[in-house]
Parts: sequence; C-alpha cells; structure tokens
Amino acid sequence: MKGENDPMAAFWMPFTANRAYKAKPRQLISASGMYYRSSDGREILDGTSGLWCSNAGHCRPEITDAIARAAATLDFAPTFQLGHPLPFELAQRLAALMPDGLDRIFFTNSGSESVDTALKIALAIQRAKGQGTRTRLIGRERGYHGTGFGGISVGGLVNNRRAFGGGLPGVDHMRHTHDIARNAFTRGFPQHGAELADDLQRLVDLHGAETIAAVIVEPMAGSTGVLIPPVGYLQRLREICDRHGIILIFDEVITAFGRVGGATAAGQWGVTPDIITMAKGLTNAAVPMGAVAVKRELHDAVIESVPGGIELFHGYTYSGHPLASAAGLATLDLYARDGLFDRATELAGHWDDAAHSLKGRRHIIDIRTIGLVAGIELEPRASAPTARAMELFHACFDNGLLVRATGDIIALSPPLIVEKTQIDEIFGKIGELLCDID
Ligand code: PXG
Ligand code: PLP
Repeated sequence: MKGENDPMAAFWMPFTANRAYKAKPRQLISASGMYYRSSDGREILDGTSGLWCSNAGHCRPEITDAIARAAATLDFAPTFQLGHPLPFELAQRLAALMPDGLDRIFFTNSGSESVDTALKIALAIQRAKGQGTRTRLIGRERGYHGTGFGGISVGGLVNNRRAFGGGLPGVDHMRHTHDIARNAFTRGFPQHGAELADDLQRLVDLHGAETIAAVIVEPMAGSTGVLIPPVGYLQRLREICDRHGIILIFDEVITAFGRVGGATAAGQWGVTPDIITMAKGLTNAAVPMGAVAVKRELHDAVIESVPGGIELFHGYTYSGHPLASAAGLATLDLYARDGLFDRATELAGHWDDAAHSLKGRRHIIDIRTIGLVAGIELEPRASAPTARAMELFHACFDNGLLVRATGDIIALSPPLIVEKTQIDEIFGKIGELLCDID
C-alpha cells in the first residue's frame, strides 16, 4: 500500500498542504516561554502564541504542574447528571472576568464547539421567551467561527461553501468591515465604516426581525487577517440588536484573555453582547477547552422554561474535563499574578511603533495594529495570490521566527510575556526578509 513505510503518512494534517509539508516537514519538539525548539535544534521566537492561544508563553510550570496533579487525582469524571469540583470553581472564576451580567458558563473543548453551543443556546433562549419563529442566524463576510456545520454556516469563507455546500438553512451575512482604501495604516480602531453595521438593519428589513434569532461576529476578526472594527461599529450593532430583540454573540476565541488588553474585547471596548464564546487562552492551550458565557437572565429564561428534567439538550463527554479545568484555573491564576491582561496596554506604544516602522517597505499595502495584534497586508503577486505571505512565513521560520500567513496577510500575536527587544526582533526580521521576496 502506498505510504506504508512513510512514518508521516498516517497523520492527515488539519488545514495543511499535506503533500508539501510531508516532503519538507517543519517539526517542533519542545517549547519554553517565548520560544519553540525545532527538530533541527533551532530556537524559534513565537510571534503567534502558537495559534493565537498560548497567551502566557509555553510550558509554564504553574500550569503543567496543575495538569499533572489533576491527572493523578481524578483523570476523568462525567458532568452529565454527576459532577466534580473543578469546573464549578472555574466557571465561577471565569464569570468574574466577564462583562457584568454574563455569569453563566457552559464548557466545551474548542472554539468550534463553543460557537455551535452558542448558536444552539441562542435558539433555546428565543424559544424559551416565546419567540420560536426566530430561527435565522446572521454572520458576516470574512468571519471565521471554526469548523462545525454551525460555524461554517455563519462564517464568511467561500472555501467552506465551495467544499461543503450551503450549510445550515436560513443563514444570512452582513458585509465585512475591511476597507484599505479609507483606513490603511491605522493604529487602533479605523475611523471609517461604523455605517456598515446598518447592514444588520438591512437584513432585518429583508427577512423580518421576528425570524432572526442571533447575530454572531468576532469583535476583531483574527483568522481572516486582523480586521479591526471601525470606531462605533460594535456599538451600532448592539443598538440594532436591542431594537429588534436579536441576541448578540461575540466570538472571542481569539480576543479574550488579554489579546486586546483586558479579559475580553467586550469589556475592554465597552460593548456588552448577550453571549461570549471563548477557547484558546482559557487554558493557555495546554489542554483543549472552550467556554460560552451567557447573560444570567437569558440563562434563567431557558432553565425556567422547562418544568423539570434536562433544560438544554446539549453537552460534550469532556465538558468541564478535570485536566482542562485544572489548566484553566492555573492559567487564570497566572494571568492575574503576572498582570498579563495589562501587557497589551503597557506595550501598545512600542508594539504599534515597531509594526508601523515597516510602512514604505516594498509589497506592504497596509499595517494595522490593536492590542498585541498586528496585521501586515502584502500586495498580492499578480500571478500567484497568497504566495508572498507564504514565502515570508517560510523565510521567517527558517530564520527563527514564527509568524502566521493568511491570504496575503501576515498576522502577529505573540505571547503576552513578550519583551520589547523581542518585539523589535519580530518586526526587524520581517522587514529584512521581505527584501528578498519578489
Ligand atoms: N472562532 C474564532 C473567532 C476563531 O478564531 C474558532 C472559532 C475555532 O476554534 P477551534 O478551537 O475549533 O480551532 C477560531 C479558531 C489562524 C487560526 O491562523 C485561527 C484559528 C484556528 C486556527 C488557526 O488565524 N481560530
Ligand atoms: N459519537 C458517538 C458514537 C458517541 O457515543 C458520542 C458520545 O457519547 C459522540 C459521538 C460525541 O462525543 P463527544 O461527547 O466527545 O463530543
């Protein structure tokens, strides 16, 4: 059989060009703090917190020790009609970090599961409130909400529809907010585009508010290239949702846990949704875990709508898993002890200056920054869109720096423990290596 003797053949890698990767692998074998170590023995500065998730840096003993203790004490216990202490404790701790009112927590194992959970909870809330005709879900172009059928339906990526068809019925999308013509080289929120939130009003006028259950957006779209919301945009979405009884979901899988300063973008930016999805930084990615925070009165509406028995017909074998819960508790302790949610604000000036110092380098058509996030957009090569960013990704890796390439955009999101000298190294290397790319 083909590949029988190839030790790399069996692992079907996610979101990867499998043939190219297996022909020229780039393997990581250990990590510590700001650095990965590659199989050829090189240190790689982590400019992306893994996949936007290792926010406190790698292999922090405070977290790895907690996981080891949990594994040796209670490896697994069901949370269906039984319980164990850790997820109760973690839920309470997490609730305290959420914007006021969002203090009821459902646990999942990933961002994708958090998104599907949030969409199902939104439908349950509407039904509990006697609004059962509200089944329509609204997402946004260029939104990324993971890989479940719910998430790809509300997400705004053409590749998903090409590969997997139409998705859930009754879903519609607002326009995205990315507008380089008006907003190029912005630090923080772009000036132009709050009026794009009125697209939600357009969809209300088209479909009827009484058919719409919820709208889901990333407060800042990360995965599709660092699309920062225009000044006033999220506030306007909130107003339109309030006017029409629509549940507002913020997908904070990337933005929560200090990425834009504060525990959540919602809290940091002063716009309170009804539901927040999280994952990634919740456990510093050391054990997979996601969570959904729901406004207490909406949670209560669902709980009280059912006379007895199970109120929400939903859950995962591993919801509130002991190892994940232990990792979550240790991670939240570490964030608090080291003040990591303040790092984005403390470093903002240095981060923005370093990123924007690349303005004028060849191929760069936009640089945008917020919190400890930067997007560097390259002019697509006419004959081969996305090739430039991928070549830069490879060049960076070969030169000891991990960056993320998405389309023709380089996204940067280092662990919150990054030092100023490391920030200078990240942008210095990118500027240098870009010179050699056609
Ligand atoms: N929502 C958002 C906003 C995300 O960014 C998910 C949901 C799904 O999470 P899981 O844990 O199921 O992957 C994500 C994930 C990238 C990149 O390179 C981004 C994500 C995942 C992998 C790579 O930008 N975001
Ligand atoms: N498939 C089968 C056959 C199962 O028995 C289960 C759970 O019991 C699942 C899928 C769902 O798995 P999970 O709860 O880990 O999401």
